[in-house]
Amino acid sequence: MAMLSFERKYRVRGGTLIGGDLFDFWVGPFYVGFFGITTAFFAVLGTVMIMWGAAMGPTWNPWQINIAPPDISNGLKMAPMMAGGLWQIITVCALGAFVSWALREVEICRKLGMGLHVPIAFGFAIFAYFTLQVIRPVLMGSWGHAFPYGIYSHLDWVSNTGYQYLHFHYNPAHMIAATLFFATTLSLSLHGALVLSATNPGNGQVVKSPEHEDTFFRDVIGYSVGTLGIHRLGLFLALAAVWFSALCIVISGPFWTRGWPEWWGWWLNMPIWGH
Ligand code: 07D
Ligand code: 07D
Repeated sequence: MAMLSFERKYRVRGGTLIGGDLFDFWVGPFYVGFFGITTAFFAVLGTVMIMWGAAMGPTWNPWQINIAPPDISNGLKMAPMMAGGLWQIITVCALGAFVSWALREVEICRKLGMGLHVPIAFGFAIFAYFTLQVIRPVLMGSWGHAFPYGIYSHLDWVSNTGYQYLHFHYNPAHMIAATLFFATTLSLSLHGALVLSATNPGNGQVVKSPEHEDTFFRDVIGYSVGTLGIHRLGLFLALAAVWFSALCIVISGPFWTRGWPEWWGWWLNMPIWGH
């Protein structure tokens, strides 16, 4: 079915989670929905707040704009607007926009009768953000432990937070997360290359089938995970990477306060070494 006639067929009312028919319409190619409206509301409000913060700050250089969370001494209270209050409002707006976007994806999946894999995957990214900005600061008793909004300032936060634990590479969950991120890019590059090698073979050559793809991998490593399996593997690797990222940061502070290299003392203290 051509795209245009397909769109006409599926673009019917229904499948919404909230509001019935109220915002159940499209603007050009975009589905709106109740959560499209709430996404736009939070995204615009959050952006205006960033602009306000920038206007009150020393620079309009986009790389250097910085909106910091409240001071650690402020604890978990609401902060004055120019001393972290803006950051708090922006955080609420960001969460509102991200969750609205995910729910809009759910509505589109429901309209199409598809699985919820995409919004669930995005949910993992939102969870990582929520862990950094809400769960860990709450466990540590202050919003001041969250990262600031700024392109360079958030990098400074990552570096500073890393060095607070002496050597963040020794964090075992960070090791697993980094390994999973590398494995994700490896599997995507192999998958992309394999599909292109079979389906885009160059002038005058015939397009090859999935049998060719499977046989290539059986010849190379003795096993092919298969056409559906590679997508399961890819999704699993990517979601596990984000899951272990959230884990590696939430344990840093709330559950481990010393340097990460010291954590490995359990290995030296094992009774098998005879001391
Ligand atoms: C390619 C999809 C498109 C998305 C893009 C991002 C904004 C921010 C904000 C002016 C892969 C759009 C950016 C809307 C504008 C203002 C105030 C996704 C793609 C192009 N980071 N980070 C970047 C965010 C964190 C880290 C770049 C966001 C954590 C490191 C961009 C978040 C930690 C490096 C950016 C977030 C961390 C970056 C490119 C939220 C651990 C880099 C991102 C909401 C996760 C790289 C100058 C990219 C860089 C970079 C955005 C959180 C670490 C500005 C929105 C606190 C080490 N981050 N980041 O391509 O060049 O993502 O920085 O959680 O080296 Mg970051
Ligand atoms: C949080 C992004 C969520 C995004 C959302 C969407 C918009 C809209 C609009 C484009 C999680 C936003 C959308 C705004 C955009 C348009 C139109 C993703 C998030 C909801 N590290 N490290 C990680 C590596 C070191 C440190 C994670 C490697 C040093 C700290 C990952 C190396 C020290 C933290 C990772 C390395 C250090 C991390 C990040 C190498 C510093 C974290 C991925 C090779 C001295 C962070 C949950 C992630 C974390 C994190 C990898 C080095 C510190 C595993 C490969 C040794 C403090 N590091 N790191 O989490 O776990 O994505 O965050 O050296 O907090 Mg690290």
